[in-house]
Amino acid sequence: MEGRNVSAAFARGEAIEFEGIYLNHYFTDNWDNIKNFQARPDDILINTYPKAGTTWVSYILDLLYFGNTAPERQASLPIYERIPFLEAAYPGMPSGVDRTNGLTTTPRLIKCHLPVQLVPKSFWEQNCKIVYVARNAKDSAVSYYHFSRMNFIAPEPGDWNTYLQKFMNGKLVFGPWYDHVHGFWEKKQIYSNIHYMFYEDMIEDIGREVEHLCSFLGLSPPIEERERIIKSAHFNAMKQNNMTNYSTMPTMDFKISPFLRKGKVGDWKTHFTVAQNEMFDKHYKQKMKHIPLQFRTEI
Ligand code: PPS
Repeated sequence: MEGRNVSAAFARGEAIEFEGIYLNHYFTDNWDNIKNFQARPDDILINTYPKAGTTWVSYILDLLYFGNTAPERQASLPIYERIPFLEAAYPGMPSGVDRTNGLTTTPRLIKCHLPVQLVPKSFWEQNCKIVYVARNAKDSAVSYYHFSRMNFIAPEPGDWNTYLQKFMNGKLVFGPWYDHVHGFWEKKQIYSNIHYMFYEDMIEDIGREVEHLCSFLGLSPPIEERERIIKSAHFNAMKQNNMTNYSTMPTMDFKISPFLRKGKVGDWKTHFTVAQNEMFDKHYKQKMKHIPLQFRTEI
């Protein structure tokens, strides 16, 4: 998995203002088709701010729905083909919309990082189930930084200090973390088909979180199956599995940083200086003043 050559076909996009947030052109090139995407009532949307545990939850959902019935899917289909990334339009690959429209399985599991106001309206009209995962801001920023270093379609991250400033100012692709986590939390108050999860809770007790997820989805797999799923979706197992570790994704260079990097709560402590932490906390307090969400930065 290490030492792959990253194709020269991919160029780092710039973060550009689009529909009120920052995106890059890989997520706006196909905009009309994204906006007009036709969801079906049994579609399940997995939405997060980047690096919150999308892949982890996606894989759990995939195993819950297809783990027993489709062995070839588990053996030979990378996760990003099973669960298309709706807004992605990368050169030389089918767009996320085309991949989704080409899915023959039910339910269709769909990945998305768009903030709540940009989610295609058919998901709401069709009353689709939405699984949202949030992760504390500090670990999200660190994970996104390393991901931006190794993923050659992300804007050039610059140094860590510059990156952190951009995170705080909402200038990273997919906009402000603060608005993203808050937007879905607010929506949940009026749209009951959102299951709002926290990465830290998953790290703390994945069994409990899978149980809650199953209740939301109306699934009741036998306990042994749930245990099998949890084992397969363990960080080390997913890191070893070429179908879940993104090692086949040509935009990423694992020599710089692996996709499944640390998988921990609190890795921010090895990145933030004391001064950065003080500055961040002050800014965070201000931004989250009226937001009724509590995140854990250590467990
Ligand atoms: S993306 O690119 O936005 O879809 O990335 P996403 O999957 O949301 O987030 C990647 C981070 O999630 C960690 N991860 C896991 N942690 C614990 N257990 C499991 N099974 C797991 N799978 C993925 C992954 O390591 C990234 O976090 P960091 O902190 O960078 O390690």
